[in-house]
Amino acid sequence: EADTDWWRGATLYQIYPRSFMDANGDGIGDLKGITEKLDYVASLKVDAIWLSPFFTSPMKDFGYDVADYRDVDPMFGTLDDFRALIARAHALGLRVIIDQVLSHSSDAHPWFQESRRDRTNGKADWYVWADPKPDGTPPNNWMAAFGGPAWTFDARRRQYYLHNFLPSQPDLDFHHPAVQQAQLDNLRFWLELGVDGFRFDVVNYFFHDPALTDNPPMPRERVLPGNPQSYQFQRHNIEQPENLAYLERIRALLDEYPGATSVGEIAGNDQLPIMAAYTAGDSRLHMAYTFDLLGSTGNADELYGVLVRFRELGEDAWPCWALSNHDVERSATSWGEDRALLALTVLCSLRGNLCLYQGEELGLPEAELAHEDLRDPFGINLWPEVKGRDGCRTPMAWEDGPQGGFCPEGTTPWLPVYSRHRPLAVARQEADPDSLLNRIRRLLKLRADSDTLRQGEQQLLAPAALPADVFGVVRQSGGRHLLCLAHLGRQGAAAARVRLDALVPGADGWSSLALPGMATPRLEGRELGLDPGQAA
Ligand code: TEU
Ligand code: CA
Repeated sequence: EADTDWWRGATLYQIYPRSFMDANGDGIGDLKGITEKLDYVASLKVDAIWLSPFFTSPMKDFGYDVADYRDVDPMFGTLDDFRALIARAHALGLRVIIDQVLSHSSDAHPWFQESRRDRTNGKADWYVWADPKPDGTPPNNWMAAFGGPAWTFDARRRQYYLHNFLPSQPDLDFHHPAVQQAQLDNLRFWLELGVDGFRFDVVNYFFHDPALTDNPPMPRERVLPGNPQSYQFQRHNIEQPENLAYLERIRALLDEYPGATSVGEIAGNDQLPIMAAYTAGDSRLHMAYTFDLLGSTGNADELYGVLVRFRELGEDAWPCWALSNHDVERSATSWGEDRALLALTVLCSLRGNLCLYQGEELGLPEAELAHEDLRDPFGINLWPEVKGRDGCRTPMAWEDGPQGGFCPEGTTPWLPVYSRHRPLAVARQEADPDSLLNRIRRLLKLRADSDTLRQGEQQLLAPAALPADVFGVVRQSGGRHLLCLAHLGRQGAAAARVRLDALVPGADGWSSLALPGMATPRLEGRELGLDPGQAA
């Protein structure tokens, strides 16, 4: 019988297939490479892998532009390779979650090829087409996430089509019932193949306002330099109320496959408030992937601010927290390279799901790339204002050899192996029982073995109750309280003394758990001493 609640509080490990392991020596990671390395992934004590897209694609956005929703791109292998991957993962006790990019397809998808042919073909309404304004300009002011207008003129139809991302990523029109059904059928295809769930790309982008109302401008103080999505409120191009009913259809399908789960990437510029609705009442998504800690610098007030806003959403909101992914600067860099373990320790203390990005367990810093090495159109388009996403997408470092063991010597990987990653390679760290990798393994095991950490209630501690720079939560289940504290002050900050009784009123006994790789905290009676960088 399937354990349908396995996902709650579980740890996911995100794999970016292009950059994980190259088994056939063409410089690009592939499915066979992933399968070869699954023993390593299972050794991290994570519950599931999330695979970024590996479907047929012209790779304009490295697979987030799908040309065939039901096949593997030859670059990554075959459907049989994928079947072998699932079989191996399941044998190791790992679940497999795959990315689904339903909101837009590639312009090379046969649906779009047909749709753009004329205004009367069978798929004419499958994408969002609109006439130019009388002066020939786009139908409204909506902007694309990667810069420029969200509309591109098609000379044949003499109309504009909508794309929230690249012009080669046209948005499907989910107001059209046939589109809704076609995407549900695609999901069923993968469920039948044995996947354990989906990560839905931009799950709040499926519907747009059919009246094409202009987006309101963003107040200047809220504009993030280099983030075109922040120049205006994403109000009418995304996030329409119809989306909730569609999520319910997705959920009904998932529920036909016991244990199947879902995590929705909720993007845009005011995502937090909608998370409760997206994960409410076991009727829509299971988890809401949470942007709010991505790029976090690990400052106590900042963390508290995010969590307090999340708490206001109430019990229905079920987060999936991440510090890193394939779109943002790696957490070892944003938190500071000496704080990679501290960052994951704080992550492991939180209620919700956790998502690690490949290499985060090694403490890999963001790679610095020369302009000519960039491959991400976002980074290339907006350079130098934007750093782009290549710095977190460079190949995994497996060994200390020339290509980091990612691909054979003499092969040129699609992005360079970063020189500063090689000393942190898996093989190096395996050899040292006290390496960051081995300490993080113990940390993840602690989380995996603790019902209180995985599923317990959470009480967020107010800054007023704590010394400066200290962040903390109390987790509880079955009458047991687990107080999780971290001193997030930088080197040179004063040591903190935390008075425990005030934090858990009525507690009648304290014992401090040694955390993997951290100095055992000083517990003196009912006071705990914490140094900067220390967690307890
Ligand atoms: O990202 C959605 C998203 O929020 C991006 O617009 C993000 O702001 C951008 O990557 C800049 O950081 C998802 C995928 O994770 C991303 O890789 C895709 O490019 C995008 O959707 C389009 O499918
Ligand atoms: Ca390859």
